[in-house]
Amino acid sequence: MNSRYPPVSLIGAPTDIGAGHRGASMGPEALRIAGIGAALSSRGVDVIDRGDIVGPRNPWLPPVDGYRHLNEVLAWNRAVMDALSDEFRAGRLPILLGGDHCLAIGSLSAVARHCRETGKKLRVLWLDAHSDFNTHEVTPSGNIHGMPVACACGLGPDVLTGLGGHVPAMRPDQIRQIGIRSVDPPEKRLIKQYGLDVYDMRYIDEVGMKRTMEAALDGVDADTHLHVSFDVDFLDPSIAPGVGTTVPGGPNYREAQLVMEMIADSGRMGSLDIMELNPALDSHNRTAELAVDLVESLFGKSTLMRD
Ligand code: Z70
Ligand code: MN
Ligand code: MN
Ligand code: MN
Repeated sequence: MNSRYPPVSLIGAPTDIGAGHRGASMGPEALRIAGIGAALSSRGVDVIDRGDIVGPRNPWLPPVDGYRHLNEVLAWNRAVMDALSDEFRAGRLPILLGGDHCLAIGSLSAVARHCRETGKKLRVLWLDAHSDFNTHEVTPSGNIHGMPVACACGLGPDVLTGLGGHVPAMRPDQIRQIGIRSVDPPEKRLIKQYGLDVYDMRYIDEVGMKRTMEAALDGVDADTHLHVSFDVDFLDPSIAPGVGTTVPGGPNYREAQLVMEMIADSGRMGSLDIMELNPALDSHNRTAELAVDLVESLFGKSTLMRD
């Protein structure tokens, strides 16, 4: 076994309840078919697949008061939070196989609670084309996958912001967003108001991915729990077409590998979300296979002779 990593638990959350396109519900199975379990095992990581969380079906209804499917989103997120909390208490590293990104409300709630219980410092790396910092007042869609970061910072309906029993679950200064290139105008104002640390594509173009990641990981130490929330639409659509919302101009293969390798080098990743993979929009499971390739790098597989 690879003693550099804690034992890992894979948890599927097969739903597209917070998304604007159907199909992210097939994400967990596509990641399994792409061999996520075997890839980790072959790196010497102790891995168990816990199977799938169960939740309500997607009724595909229009928004009510700025939220689509709020009750169903709540049910799924409660289940996600409970499943991740069980893994933290067992000393394991949960990998949430999404599912759309609204489920990060549950994973961030569990991670924040775990850090409060253990006294660890929390750092969240949000790898995404989007900031996901909308509220029901300003959302252009009502889709709750555009709101999880706001919810974690206490902006949102009480049922979601209070999920982990502490409002807000975390402070904006615990979050670093990387790869951002699609933000709605009122969302941008909220991001500035809350002081979110955003390394957008303009920043990455100007300073390069290495220095971006050094900045995003600055201050991460032995007492830090690093949570990585990886929205697959972070990647450039030319290499990752299988997502609901493709946004051009994302990180290329080499930049994405470097992100994962630098996270691995930190040695502090304690939990991971792999979200928004949409097999209905993919070709030959290629985006799932890329995600698995990147996860191997997150667990220390280097393209150079550094193992
Ligand atoms: C837009 C909204 C979004 C994907 C997040 C898009 C949100 N800002 N889309 N993730 N794929 O509707 O809130
Ligand atoms: Mn997202
Ligand atoms: Mn996104
Ligand atoms: Mn931990």
